[in-house]
Amino acid sequence: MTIDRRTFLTLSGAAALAVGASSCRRAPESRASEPIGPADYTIRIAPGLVELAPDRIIATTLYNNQFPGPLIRLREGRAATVDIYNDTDTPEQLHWHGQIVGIDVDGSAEEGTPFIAAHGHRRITFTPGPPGVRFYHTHAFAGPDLRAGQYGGQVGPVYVEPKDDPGAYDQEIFLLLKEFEPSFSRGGDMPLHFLAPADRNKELESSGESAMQASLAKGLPHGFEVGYDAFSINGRMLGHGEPIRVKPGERVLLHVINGSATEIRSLALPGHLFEVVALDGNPVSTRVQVPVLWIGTGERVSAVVMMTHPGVWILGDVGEDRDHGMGIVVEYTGAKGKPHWTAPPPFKWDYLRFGKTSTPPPTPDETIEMVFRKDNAALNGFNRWLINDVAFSMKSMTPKFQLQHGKRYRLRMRNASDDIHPMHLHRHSFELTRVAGRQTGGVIKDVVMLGGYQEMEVDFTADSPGLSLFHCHMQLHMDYGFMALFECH
Ligand SMILES: [Cu+2]
Repeated sequence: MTIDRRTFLTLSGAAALAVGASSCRRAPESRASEPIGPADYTIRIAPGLVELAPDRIIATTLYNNQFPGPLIRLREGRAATVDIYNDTDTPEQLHWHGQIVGIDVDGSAEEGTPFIAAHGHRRITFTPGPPGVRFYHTHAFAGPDLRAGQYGGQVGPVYVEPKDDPGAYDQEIFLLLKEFEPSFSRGGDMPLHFLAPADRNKELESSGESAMQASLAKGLPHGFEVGYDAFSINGRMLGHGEPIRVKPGERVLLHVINGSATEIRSLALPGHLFEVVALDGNPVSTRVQVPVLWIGTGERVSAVVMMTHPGVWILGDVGEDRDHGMGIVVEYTGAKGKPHWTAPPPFKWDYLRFGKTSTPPPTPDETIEMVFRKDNAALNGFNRWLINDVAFSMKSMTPKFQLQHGKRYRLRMRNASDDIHPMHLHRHSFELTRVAGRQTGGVIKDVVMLGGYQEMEVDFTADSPGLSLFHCHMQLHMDYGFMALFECH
């Protein structure tokens, strides 16, 4: 038996003291246990309603009957206990996205995390980290069921407070971007041309295009995509939530989380710039001011906005989704009238801006090659996704890549499809080292958008023993094969 400090303080008597004394040398990273004393946080998974607007009320699955789920503030390195109750009829997984925790709490059945049984409960304890913006969301399979998995309302923000917080801002605001009312379509409306560098690999392009042509020539339609009818920031459609209230001269720190199941999002605020200070919660090497943020599924951007342009403005999506709710009003003290929108200047999102190119990244111990392919409409009209020609299945648990603890690996990802894929690695952070042929360093992330027919290299140290899931963060892609496991010995 092991015991943490909180439990130790809760218990009394010689027996408890004896247990504490015998096991205090070794603090486990994380584990599940039976409830003793109060938890730091309680999360209850249950059906509920989200009022996006007075005439748009969505019935879905929520955390603590609210959307987004409650902001969970944790302190780096200080053990936290969370009670998770599942008041639904289906087993659930709650994933601590972006944190480095043990497989017994990470929230991925593929890694071996136990399910939170239907109408069941789990208490988990883990040591939070790394510091910065993280989030939590369901990791349940949805497949063709658009009421399940991340298509519902199971998402909430996490902030892991660093041991030393600079705190150079007047307001700190979390913005969770999320779509509702999903439906299947045969054509995607995903923005595809906002990434820089835009260099495509000709070999990947010709192999992807010829595979697609061959599929269409056989009479297959384009595989299903998912579209949405309602868009929201912090659970409200544009114009229906409380505005962000600011004063001239304030520094406002925005933590933007893309909580979508499948969408890539953009944000702009007319007359203002975003000074990007962190990506996926990790401070960037080079702070840069940009007019537009682009945020892949599962990504986070922390940016400071200097409020120097009084008025009433729309902070919103640069595309038509803004007209369907993807925005929030920013209102300066004393300013009146309707919120204004003006389109930002043409702008490309380039991860390289936030990195450093001066020193080449250290040579890794090993390079792992990966090619991503789409098998168009191969599974009941759904695209099947392949990593090195294998679609992941829970039965075979392949593809699987073996890692040795402490070694540094380079992942060379080659995308032989025309979609952008937000690639996510559990239980690790990785460093971007090459984007579309350009060398970089110092950008630490846990999700990265890989452009259509593009190549990217990311480096990471295998420092989380056991299985770690690697997958495209789009629910529609991960459910149809776009996953793999790393096994660290
Ligand atoms: Cu994908």
